[in-house]
Amino acid sequence: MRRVWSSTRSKWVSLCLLLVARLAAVLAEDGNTADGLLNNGDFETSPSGGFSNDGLGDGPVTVPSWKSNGTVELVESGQKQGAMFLIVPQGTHAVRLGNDAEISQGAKVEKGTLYSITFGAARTCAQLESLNVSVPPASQTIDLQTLYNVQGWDSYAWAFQAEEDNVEVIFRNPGMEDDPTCGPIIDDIAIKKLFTPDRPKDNAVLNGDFEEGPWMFRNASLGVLLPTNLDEETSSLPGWIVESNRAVRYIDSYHFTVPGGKRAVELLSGKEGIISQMVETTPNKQYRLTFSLGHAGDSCKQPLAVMAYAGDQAQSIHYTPNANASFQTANLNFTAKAERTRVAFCSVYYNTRSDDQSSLCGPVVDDVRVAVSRSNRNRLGGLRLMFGLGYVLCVLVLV
Ligand SMILES: *[C@@H]1O[C@H](CO)[C@@H](O)[C@H](O)[C@H]1NC(C)=O
Ligand SMILES: *[C@@H]1O[C@H](CO)[C@@H](O)[C@H](O)[C@H]1NC(C)=O
Ligand SMILES: *[C@@H]1O[C@H](CO)[C@@H](O)[C@H](O)[C@H]1NC(C)=O
Ligand SMILES: *[C@@H]1O[C@H](CO)[C@@H](O)[C@H](O)[C@H]1NC(C)=O
Ligand SMILES: *[C@@H]1O[C@H](CO)[C@@H](O)[C@H](O)[C@H]1NC(C)=O
Ligand SMILES: [Ca+2]
Ligand SMILES: [Ca+2]
Repeated sequence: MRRVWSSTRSKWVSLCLLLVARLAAVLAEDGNTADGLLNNGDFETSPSGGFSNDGLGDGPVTVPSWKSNGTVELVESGQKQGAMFLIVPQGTHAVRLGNDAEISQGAKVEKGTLYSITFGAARTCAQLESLNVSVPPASQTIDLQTLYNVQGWDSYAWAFQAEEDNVEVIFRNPGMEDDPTCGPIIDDIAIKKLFTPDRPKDNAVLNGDFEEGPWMFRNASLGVLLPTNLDEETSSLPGWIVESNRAVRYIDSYHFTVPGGKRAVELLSGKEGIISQMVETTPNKQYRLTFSLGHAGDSCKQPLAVMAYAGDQAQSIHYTPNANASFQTANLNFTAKAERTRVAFCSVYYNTRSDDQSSLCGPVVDDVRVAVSRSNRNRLGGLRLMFGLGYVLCVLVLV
């Protein structure tokens, strides 16, 4: 009797413990900043005093959910600066950072984990606009000089490795213009926890299908620019680096034509936009690089071509699809010279869209594979067969 009671009680106790543990886990999960827009990351939440319509010259304002320092202004679409209409990337409000001005917001993250920040930025009147994005101690100054598309704004991604559980995401305008209000406009700031996909057994390329990458808003149609990033440990596109001065564009299947899955990379601005990866190889072995080469469905003016590099081999491949296909499969054979081999892609031409004549576009690359070449395997197979035959002959002779 007593035993039964105590076993029932212990069951209840363990059930309770389980529930508490579960609740704690859920709370811990909930405590972390979720993937997607940061708090008021679109700047559409009205300040306590309301949005001021005149905008200019009011000095610093309080932006809900953000801390600010320096000349930070909420701007509204339709607002003018001199003769120029200000560009608001999304919705009706965004924030403009004057000389040395910054906004920041805390985020709860997992220490040691890789995160990517996506944000929209537009230029105003300054000559040399750039933005310092940081999560101390990591930071990068992103050049806003090049306009990649005719809308006047672009989305960018930047990644960092969390060194603490509580971090500050900071956007700062390092500019020193005569007119202190001439600074970048930013909007639509989101965060995403990145994971590094497993390397497939038969492919030396990591994230060769480009399915893992920075946050993309479901309804944002411009893709996300991946600016220069030489550190493969902190890349918004796990496995890959952008080793050129200019950016490449990460595109989705909702707004672009993508060869496989939901994501791919569109190469822009010729040799000024290069993605690469160091893959593990065995010296003196023959390999085959294969990839999908396509168009993004964005009215890019032909011809489209990529330069593909693998080890000491380089080949330019023109996009010449069959009939209705939106992509073709291309390949390049190479012999590995070392234990790590560089695989890289860039566009051969400087392409622009035929509809607006100025937005940058280019060939699309997806499903990149590096595998031991089949002829290699056949030769090995052949050798094995020869050894086998030799063995049989020997046995026969001995008998
Ligand atoms: C604001 O920026 C100035 C100049 O960079 C700095 O000296 C000051 O400490 C900052 N204030 C706050 C509250 O961060
Ligand atoms: C960017 O800002 C961070 C912190 O706010 C700072 O440590 C870093 O030096 C800045 N980088 C540049 C290039 O100004
Ligand atoms: C995307 O959709 C959300 C919700 O429908 C909306 O609030 C936001 O303004 C849209 N963003 C863009 C860039 O269209
Ligand atoms: C091309 O696409 C159209 C419509 O999707 C289809 O009717 C046609 O058979 C296709 N042609 C070829 C050669 O695949
Ligand atoms: C690579 O080698 C394979 C098989 O040996 C061959 O079919 C293919 O055409 C070669 N590719 C190129 C680009 O030469
Ligand atoms: Ca907005
Ligand atoms: Ca893909």
